[in-house]
Amino acid sequence: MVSRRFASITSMGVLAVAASGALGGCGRDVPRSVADVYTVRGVVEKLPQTEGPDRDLYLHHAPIPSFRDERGMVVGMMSMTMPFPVATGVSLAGIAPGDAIEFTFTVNWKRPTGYQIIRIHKLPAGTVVDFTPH
Ligand SMILES: [Cu+2]
Repeated sequence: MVSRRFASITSMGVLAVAASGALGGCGRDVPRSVADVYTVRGVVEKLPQTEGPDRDLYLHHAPIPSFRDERGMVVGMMSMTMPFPVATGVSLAGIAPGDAIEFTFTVNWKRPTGYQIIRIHKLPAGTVVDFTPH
């Protein structure tokens, strides 16, 4: 998903909405969330830059075993460092590289660049994030 960039999701109201969409080929409707939502722990690698084209927050995130692909299949995502767009209005105040954090991000495969962080908070100092596969 790293290569996909998503337009901003402007309202959290869309998150709870489920929609029914036909996936090509099989001819039957498969219920599908408009946006998948994941809450994950990680460690901050790099803060968003104030200049240049790269304004993402880079996080080393823990494994996400429930991660679903664009067809809704649970495929999981292994632990990795990747860039996350941060939704407008989400404060990164007090968050620095090396901090252990817990964050929530949404994935909307119907948008060209549909993933972004909608909530983030720092974990207590000394918190050890579990990056082992599970
Ligand atoms: Cu990832």
